[in-house]
Amino acid sequence: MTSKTALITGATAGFGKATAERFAKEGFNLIITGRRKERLEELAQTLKNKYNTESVCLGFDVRDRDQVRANLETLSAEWRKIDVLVNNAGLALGLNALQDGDYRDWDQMIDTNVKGLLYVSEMVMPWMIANKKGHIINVGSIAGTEVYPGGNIYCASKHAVNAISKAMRIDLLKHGIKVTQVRPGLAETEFSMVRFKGDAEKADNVYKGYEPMHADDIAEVIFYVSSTPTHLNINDIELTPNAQANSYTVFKQ
Ligand code: NDP
Ligand code: 8X3
Repeated sequence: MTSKTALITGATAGFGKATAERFAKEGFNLIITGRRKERLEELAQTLKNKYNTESVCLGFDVRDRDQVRANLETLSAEWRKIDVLVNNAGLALGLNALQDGDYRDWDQMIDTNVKGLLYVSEMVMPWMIANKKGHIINVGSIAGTEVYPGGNIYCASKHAVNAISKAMRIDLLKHGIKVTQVRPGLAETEFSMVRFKGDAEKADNVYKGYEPMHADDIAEVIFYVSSTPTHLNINDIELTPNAQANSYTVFKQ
Protein backbone atom coordinates (compact mmCIF):
# COMPACT_ATOMS: atom_id res chain seq x y z
CA MET A 1 0.00 0.00 0.00
CA THR A 2 1.58 3.27 -1.04
CA SER A 3 -1.20 5.81 -0.65
CA LYS A 4 -2.30 7.45 2.56
CA THR A 5 -4.93 5.98 4.86
CA ALA A 6 -7.90 7.67 6.55
CA LEU A 7 -10.08 6.11 9.24
CA ILE A 8 -13.52 7.69 9.30
CA THR A 9 -16.08 6.80 11.97
CA GLY A 10 -19.78 7.14 11.22
CA ALA A 11 -19.31 6.65 7.47
CA THR A 12 -22.74 5.09 6.86
CA ALA A 13 -24.42 8.50 6.44
CA GLY A 14 -24.05 12.27 6.43
CA PHE A 15 -20.65 13.88 6.99
CA GLY A 16 -18.79 10.60 7.41
CA LYS A 17 -20.02 9.16 4.14
CA ALA A 18 -19.29 12.38 2.23
CA THR A 19 -15.84 12.61 3.87
CA ALA A 20 -15.06 9.04 2.83
CA GLU A 21 -15.85 9.95 -0.77
CA ARG A 22 -13.79 13.18 -0.56
CA PHE A 23 -10.71 11.30 0.69
CA ALA A 24 -11.27 8.49 -1.84
CA LYS A 25 -11.21 11.09 -4.60
CA GLU A 26 -7.72 12.09 -3.39
CA GLY A 27 -6.46 8.50 -3.60
CA PHE A 28 -6.62 7.60 0.11
CA ASN A 29 -7.16 4.06 1.35
CA LEU A 30 -10.10 4.00 3.74
CA ILE A 31 -11.10 2.36 6.98
CA ILE A 32 -14.80 3.12 7.32
CA THR A 33 -16.87 2.34 10.38
CA GLY A 34 -20.46 2.46 11.60
CA ARG A 35 -23.06 0.06 12.97
CA ARG A 36 -24.82 -0.51 9.63
CA LYS A 37 -22.18 -2.66 7.96
CA GLU A 38 -24.21 -3.25 4.79
CA ARG A 39 -24.10 0.51 4.11
CA LEU A 40 -20.32 0.48 4.58
CA GLU A 41 -19.94 -2.37 2.11
CA GLU A 42 -22.14 -0.59 -0.43
CA LEU A 43 -20.05 2.59 -0.04
CA ALA A 44 -16.78 0.65 -0.35
CA GLN A 45 -18.00 -0.92 -3.61
CA THR A 46 -19.08 2.46 -5.01
CA LEU A 47 -15.71 4.02 -4.14
CA LYS A 48 -13.85 1.01 -5.59
CA ASN A 49 -15.74 1.45 -8.87
CA LYS A 50 -15.31 5.24 -9.00
CA TYR A 51 -11.79 5.77 -7.65
CA ASN A 52 -10.32 2.26 -7.29
CA THR A 53 -10.27 2.85 -3.51
CA GLU A 54 -9.11 0.09 -1.16
CA SER A 55 -11.44 0.03 1.88
CA VAL A 56 -11.75 -1.94 5.09
CA CYS A 57 -15.31 -1.93 6.46
CA LEU A 58 -15.63 -2.35 10.23
CA GLY A 59 -19.16 -2.64 11.63
CA PHE A 60 -19.17 -1.79 15.33
CA ASP A 61 -20.82 0.36 17.94
CA VAL A 62 -18.38 3.02 19.22
CA ARG A 63 -20.08 2.86 22.65
CA ASP A 64 -18.81 -0.66 23.21
CA ARG A 65 -15.09 -0.53 24.05
CA ASP A 66 -14.64 -4.29 23.57
CA GLN A 67 -16.17 -4.09 20.07
CA VAL A 68 -14.03 -1.07 19.19
CA ARG A 69 -10.86 -2.86 20.28
CA ALA A 70 -11.72 -6.21 18.69
CA ASN A 71 -12.52 -4.60 15.34
CA LEU A 72 -9.54 -2.26 15.18
CA GLU A 73 -7.22 -5.08 16.26
CA THR A 74 -8.11 -6.94 13.03
CA LEU A 75 -6.19 -4.28 11.05
CA SER A 76 -2.85 -5.43 9.64
CA ALA A 77 0.38 -3.53 10.35
CA GLU A 78 0.06 -1.75 6.99
CA TRP A 79 -3.50 -0.61 7.69
CA ARG A 80 -2.48 0.63 11.17
CA LYS A 81 -0.39 3.36 9.49
CA ILE A 82 -3.30 5.78 9.72
CA ASP A 83 -2.57 9.28 8.42
CA VAL A 84 -5.93 10.82 9.26
CA LEU A 85 -8.50 9.80 11.88
CA VAL A 86 -11.85 11.54 11.54
CA ASN A 87 -13.79 11.08 14.78
CA ASN A 88 -17.21 11.82 13.35
CA ALA A 89 -19.69 9.22 14.68
CA GLY A 90 -22.22 10.97 16.85
CA LEU A 91 -25.80 11.98 17.39
CA ALA A 92 -28.33 14.12 19.19
CA LEU A 93 -31.44 12.61 20.76
CA GLY A 94 -34.39 14.80 21.72
CA LEU A 95 -34.80 18.53 22.13
CA ASN A 96 -36.60 18.58 25.48
CA ALA A 97 -35.87 20.80 28.43
CA LEU A 98 -33.52 19.06 30.81
CA GLN A 99 -36.31 18.46 33.36
CA ASP A 100 -38.33 16.67 30.65
CA GLY A 101 -35.40 14.69 29.29
CA ASP A 102 -34.88 10.94 29.13
CA TYR A 103 -31.78 9.59 30.88
CA ARG A 104 -31.45 6.90 28.19
CA ASP A 105 -30.98 9.64 25.57
CA TRP A 106 -28.41 11.35 27.81
CA ASP A 107 -26.51 8.07 28.22
CA GLN A 108 -26.52 7.37 24.49
CA MET A 109 -25.28 10.86 23.57
CA ILE A 110 -22.52 10.86 26.16
CA ASP A 111 -21.51 7.25 25.41
CA THR A 112 -21.37 7.88 21.64
CA ASN A 113 -20.14 11.45 21.30
CA VAL A 114 -17.64 11.44 24.16
CA LYS A 115 -16.72 7.91 25.21
CA GLY A 116 -16.91 6.49 21.66
CA LEU A 117 -14.51 9.15 20.42
CA LEU A 118 -12.13 8.27 23.25
CA TYR A 119 -12.32 4.50 22.65
CA VAL A 120 -11.43 4.89 18.96
CA SER A 121 -8.69 7.45 19.69
CA GLU A 122 -7.27 5.24 22.43
CA MET A 123 -6.53 2.58 19.77
CA VAL A 124 -5.26 4.87 17.03
CA MET A 125 -3.07 7.32 19.02
CA PRO A 126 -0.34 4.73 19.83
CA TRP A 127 -0.18 3.74 16.14
CA MET A 128 0.24 7.39 15.13
CA ILE A 129 2.88 7.88 17.84
CA ALA A 130 4.80 4.82 16.62
CA ASN A 131 4.50 6.09 13.06
CA LYS A 132 5.67 9.57 14.20
CA LYS A 133 2.89 11.31 12.32
CA GLY A 134 -0.86 11.59 12.02
CA HIS A 135 -3.79 13.96 12.17
CA ILE A 136 -6.86 13.58 14.37
CA ILE A 137 -9.89 15.53 13.24
CA ASN A 138 -12.71 15.64 15.78
CA VAL A 139 -16.16 16.61 14.56
CA GLY A 140 -17.52 18.85 17.30
CA SER A 141 -20.29 21.36 16.76
CA ILE A 142 -21.17 24.98 17.32
CA ALA A 143 -23.10 23.30 20.16
CA GLY A 144 -19.66 22.67 21.68
CA THR A 145 -19.12 26.33 22.45
CA GLU A 146 -22.71 27.54 22.85
CA VAL A 147 -25.87 26.23 24.48
CA TYR A 148 -29.33 26.53 22.92
CA PRO A 149 -32.80 25.76 24.32
CA GLY A 150 -33.33 21.99 24.47
CA GLY A 151 -29.70 21.37 23.47
CA ASN A 152 -28.60 20.61 27.06
CA ILE A 153 -26.88 17.20 27.05
CA TYR A 154 -26.06 17.24 23.32
CA CYS A 155 -24.35 20.59 23.93
CA ALA A 156 -22.62 19.16 27.01
CA SER A 157 -21.29 16.23 24.98
CA LYS A 158 -19.94 18.55 22.29
CA HIS A 159 -18.44 20.85 24.95
CA ALA A 160 -16.60 17.72 26.08
CA VAL A 161 -15.39 17.15 22.50
CA ASN A 162 -14.12 20.75 22.52
CA ALA A 163 -12.16 20.15 25.74
CA ILE A 164 -10.88 16.75 24.59
CA SER A 165 -9.68 18.25 21.29
CA LYS A 166 -7.73 20.94 23.14
CA ALA A 167 -6.31 18.33 25.54
CA MET A 168 -5.30 16.01 22.69
CA ARG A 169 -3.46 18.88 21.00
CA ILE A 170 -1.44 19.52 24.17
CA ASP A 171 -0.73 15.86 24.93
CA LEU A 172 0.18 14.85 21.36
CA LEU A 173 2.26 17.94 20.63
CA LYS A 174 5.59 16.29 21.37
CA HIS A 175 4.76 13.49 18.94
CA GLY A 176 4.09 15.85 16.03
CA ILE A 177 0.49 14.69 15.71
CA LYS A 178 -1.94 17.32 14.56
CA VAL A 179 -5.36 17.75 16.19
CA THR A 180 -8.14 19.78 14.61
CA GLN A 181 -11.70 20.33 15.73
CA VAL A 182 -14.30 21.00 13.02
CA ARG A 183 -17.41 22.63 14.45
CA PRO A 184 -20.36 22.79 12.04
CA GLY A 185 -23.71 24.47 12.53
CA LEU A 186 -26.87 23.41 10.73
CA ALA A 187 -26.31 20.82 8.03
CA GLU A 188 -28.96 18.61 6.44
CA THR A 189 -28.12 14.93 7.00
CA GLU A 190 -29.90 12.14 8.88
CA PHE A 191 -29.04 14.08 12.05
CA SER A 192 -32.52 15.57 12.67
CA MET A 193 -34.35 12.34 11.76
CA VAL A 194 -32.24 10.67 14.45
CA ARG A 195 -32.76 13.53 16.92
CA PHE A 196 -36.55 13.44 16.43
CA LYS A 197 -36.62 9.62 16.35
CA GLY A 198 -38.05 9.28 12.83
CA ASP A 199 -40.50 12.23 12.91
CA ALA A 200 -39.91 13.44 9.33
CA GLU A 201 -42.07 16.56 9.71
CA LYS A 202 -40.09 17.84 12.70
CA ALA A 203 -36.82 16.92 10.99
CA ASP A 204 -37.71 18.67 7.70
CA ASN A 205 -38.80 21.77 9.58
CA VAL A 206 -35.26 22.31 10.89
CA TYR A 207 -34.05 22.98 7.33
CA LYS A 208 -37.01 25.01 5.98
CA GLY A 209 -36.77 28.68 4.93
CA TYR A 210 -33.01 28.84 4.30
CA GLU A 211 -30.30 26.78 2.70
CA PRO A 212 -28.57 24.62 5.30
CA MET A 213 -25.07 23.26 4.76
CA HIS A 214 -24.78 19.93 2.97
CA ALA A 215 -22.64 16.93 3.94
CA ASP A 216 -20.30 17.68 1.01
CA ASP A 217 -19.59 21.15 2.44
CA ILE A 218 -18.34 19.66 5.70
CA ALA A 219 -16.38 16.94 3.84
CA GLU A 220 -14.65 19.66 1.82
CA VAL A 221 -13.60 21.49 5.00
CA ILE A 222 -12.44 18.26 6.67
CA PHE A 223 -10.30 17.45 3.65
CA TYR A 224 -8.99 21.03 3.53
CA VAL A 225 -7.86 21.04 7.18
CA SER A 226 -6.15 17.67 6.61
CA SER A 227 -4.14 18.97 3.68
CA THR A 228 -2.15 21.86 5.17
CA PRO A 229 1.67 21.71 5.09
CA THR A 230 3.42 19.74 7.86
CA HIS A 231 4.45 22.87 9.80
CA LEU A 232 0.92 24.32 9.82
CA ASN A 233 -2.19 23.20 11.72
CA ILE A 234 -5.73 24.50 11.76
CA ASN A 235 -6.65 24.01 15.41
CA ASP A 236 -10.32 24.79 15.25
CA ILE A 237 -12.76 25.79 12.55
CA GLU A 238 -16.41 26.81 12.86
CA LEU A 239 -18.71 26.77 9.86
CA THR A 240 -22.36 27.67 9.48
CA PRO A 241 -24.77 28.25 6.63
CA ASN A 242 -24.84 31.86 5.53
CA ALA A 243 -28.28 32.16 7.17
CA GLN A 244 -27.00 31.13 10.63
CA ALA A 245 -25.16 33.51 12.97
CA ASN A 246 -24.95 31.20 15.99
CA SER A 247 -26.74 28.23 17.57
CA TYR A 248 -30.00 30.09 18.10
CA THR A 249 -30.05 32.81 15.43
CA VAL A 250 -31.14 31.60 12.00
CA PHE A 251 -32.63 33.92 9.39
CA LYS A 252 -35.54 32.07 7.78
CA GLN A 253 -37.46 33.50 4.79
P1 NDP B 1 -25.92 11.32 10.50
O1 NDP B 1 -27.00 10.84 11.41
O2 NDP B 1 -26.22 11.52 9.06
O3 NDP B 1 -24.64 10.33 10.64
C1 NDP B 1 -24.20 9.92 11.91
C2 NDP B 1 -23.19 8.80 11.76
O4 NDP B 1 -22.75 8.42 13.08
C3 NDP B 1 -23.75 7.56 11.10
O5 NDP B 1 -22.83 7.03 10.20
C4 NDP B 1 -23.96 6.60 12.26
O6 NDP B 1 -23.74 5.25 11.84
C5 NDP B 1 -22.81 7.01 13.20
N1 NDP B 1 -23.10 6.60 14.57
C6 NDP B 1 -24.06 7.07 15.40
N2 NDP B 1 -24.06 6.37 16.55
C7 NDP B 1 -23.08 5.44 16.43
C8 NDP B 1 -22.61 4.39 17.27
N3 NDP B 1 -23.13 4.18 18.50
N4 NDP B 1 -21.59 3.61 16.83
C9 NDP B 1 -21.06 3.81 15.62
N5 NDP B 1 -21.45 4.77 14.77
C10 NDP B 1 -22.47 5.56 15.18
O7 NDP B 1 -25.40 12.68 11.17
P2 NDP B 1 -24.27 13.74 10.72
O8 NDP B 1 -23.49 13.26 9.58
O9 NDP B 1 -24.94 15.05 10.64
O10 NDP B 1 -23.39 13.76 12.05
C11 NDP B 1 -22.02 13.43 12.07
C12 NDP B 1 -21.37 14.16 13.23
O11 NDP B 1 -21.51 15.56 13.03
C13 NDP B 1 -21.98 13.88 14.61
O12 NDP B 1 -20.94 13.82 15.55
C14 NDP B 1 -22.85 15.12 14.86
O13 NDP B 1 -23.03 15.37 16.22
C15 NDP B 1 -22.02 16.18 14.19
N6 NDP B 1 -22.70 17.41 13.79
C16 NDP B 1 -23.79 17.39 12.97
C17 NDP B 1 -24.37 18.58 12.57
C18 NDP B 1 -25.57 18.66 11.68
O14 NDP B 1 -26.24 19.71 11.67
N7 NDP B 1 -25.90 17.65 10.92
C19 NDP B 1 -23.79 19.87 12.98
C20 NDP B 1 -22.66 19.75 13.86
C21 NDP B 1 -22.12 18.57 14.21
P3 NDP B 1 -24.67 4.01 12.23
O15 NDP B 1 -26.03 4.55 12.60
O16 NDP B 1 -24.66 3.14 11.02
O17 NDP B 1 -23.95 3.39 13.40
C1 8X3 C 1 -25.61 19.87 15.36
C2 8X3 C 1 -26.27 21.11 14.91
O1 8X3 C 1 -27.80 23.04 15.55
O2 8X3 C 1 -27.90 21.08 16.94
O3 8X3 C 1 -24.49 20.02 16.12
O4 8X3 C 1 -25.99 22.56 17.04
S1 8X3 C 1 -27.02 21.97 16.18
